[in-house]
Amino acid sequence: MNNGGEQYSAIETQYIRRRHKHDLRDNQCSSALVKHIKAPVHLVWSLVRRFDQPQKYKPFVSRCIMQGDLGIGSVREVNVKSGLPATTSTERLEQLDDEEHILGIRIVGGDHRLRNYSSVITVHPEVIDGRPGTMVIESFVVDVPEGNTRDETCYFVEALIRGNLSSLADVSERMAV
Ligand code: A9S
Repeated sequence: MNNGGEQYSAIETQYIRRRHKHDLRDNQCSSALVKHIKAPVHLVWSLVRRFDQPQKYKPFVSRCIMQGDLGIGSVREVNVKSGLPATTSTERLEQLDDEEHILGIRIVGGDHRLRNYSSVITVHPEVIDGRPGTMVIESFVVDVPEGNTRDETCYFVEALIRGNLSSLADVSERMAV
C-alpha cells in the first residue's frame, strides 16, 4: 500500500485498512500519510471538511471557486500559488461523512500532470500528552505520468501532502490555544 516506506502503528494500520482502500490499477502509485495534531478532533475536522475553502489550511491554494452547493458530486475550481507546476485544479467531492469524519475528493481536471488522482482524509480522536489530540490519515492514488517513475511520483505527491498536513497542524494548534 505505501511506497514511501512509512512505518505505521497498529492502530494506524487498522484505520488505513478500513478507510483507505484504493483499488490500484497497474501504473498507479498510492500511499498514506499520518499526522498527529495537538488539537481536538472537532476543531481539525472543521477545517478538513470545508471542501469549499481548502485555503483555510492548504499553503499552495490561492483561491477556490465552488460550482454548486457542498453536496456530494459538487465541483471546486482551485487556483494554486505561483511557482508550482500548475495553476488550476478541478476537483469533485466524492465523500463527506460528518459522523465517520471522512473526506474524499477526486481531481477531474486542471493544467497539471496528476491524472486519476483521488484522496481520502480521515480524522480520529486520540490523546497526546494527556490532552485531546487528533490523528489525521491522508491516502491517495494517482497515475504514474509518462516519463516519471512510480517512486518519483509518490515522492512528489507525498511532499505536497506533508506540506498540507503540517499546515493543518499549525492552523489547528494555533486555534486550540
Ligand atoms: O491539494 C492536495 O490535496 C494534494 C495535492 C497533491 C495537490 C497538488 C496540486 O494542487 C499542486 C500543488 C498544484 C501540484 C495539483 C493538483 C497538481 C500539482 O502538480
